[in-house]
Amino acid sequence: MQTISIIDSHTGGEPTRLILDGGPDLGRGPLSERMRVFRRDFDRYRTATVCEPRGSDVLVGALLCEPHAADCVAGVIFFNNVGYLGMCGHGTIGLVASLAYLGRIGPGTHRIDTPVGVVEATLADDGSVSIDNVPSWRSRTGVSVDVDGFGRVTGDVAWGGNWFFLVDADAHGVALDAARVEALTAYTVAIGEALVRAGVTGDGGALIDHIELYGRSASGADARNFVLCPGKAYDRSPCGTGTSAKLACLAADGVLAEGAIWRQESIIGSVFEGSYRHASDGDAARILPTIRGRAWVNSEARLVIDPSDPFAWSLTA
Ligand code: PYC
Repeated sequence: MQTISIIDSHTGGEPTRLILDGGPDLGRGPLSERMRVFRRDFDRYRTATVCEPRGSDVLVGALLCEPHAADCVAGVIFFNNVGYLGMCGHGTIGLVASLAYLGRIGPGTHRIDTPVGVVEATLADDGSVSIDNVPSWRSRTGVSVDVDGFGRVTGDVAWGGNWFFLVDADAHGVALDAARVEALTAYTVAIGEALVRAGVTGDGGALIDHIELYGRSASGADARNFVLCPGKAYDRSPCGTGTSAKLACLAADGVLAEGAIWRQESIIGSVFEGSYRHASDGDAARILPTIRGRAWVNSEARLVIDPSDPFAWSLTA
């Protein structure tokens, strides 16, 4: 019987299921190339790990890999119920907490290889993890689209390791209330569809697959958000890449100084701290975000792939 060893954690309420052993052999190439091989030849490992009947739409999966970059402690490929993620902030915090739980790393700074570049993670003595994310930037501002059933919606397009469309919920009269997640999901799904219809993309025609609503926080954070992920689950955490995209917008608007702390609250009330430095490559639009949060390991298990089980690899694989 084939088995896959996993360890589960959550970061601010958002789960990460890390494959430790029994995953596919994707070769030794760059992580971006290995992600292509994963998608093309081994997608059933994604569905078996995060989709029903073993998983659920909210799970984010992570495959622990040998790094390609020699100075990295680990490589990782993130995925979810519908596909693959270039980077994942909450997932990287979960990865670091899981490796620490297993005794594979200790407090200090560790470099991690991802399909969109190397990120640096610092595990502090108190268990919190700070991620120096990939360079982030705002690509377009004040983009308006007609959203079916909701009228005209205006937002910014930004990269934070994934592509985001960021919408000021207060300006659009949308309450960011945890009791309204179904309505917020319907609204953000409709915005995503409108972006596709209108041909609004990230740089180079990339699909904008994350929609972020932001607004006032009632509990003293600098802002609250609701982030819709590809696959239609919302992020229970404040979303590391979404917070990076938000920092890029704040920096572009000149309303957050380099090094100042931005406290970003999720729709369920969990908080990440973010800050940024300007990139040293001379490109003033690009920032280097740091995201700090905490994850907790909450289970260790072995997935069993029984060849007689018609749904061993998921309901659809
Ligand atoms: O934390 O970057 C993140 C993330 C992306 C999708 C879910 N979480």
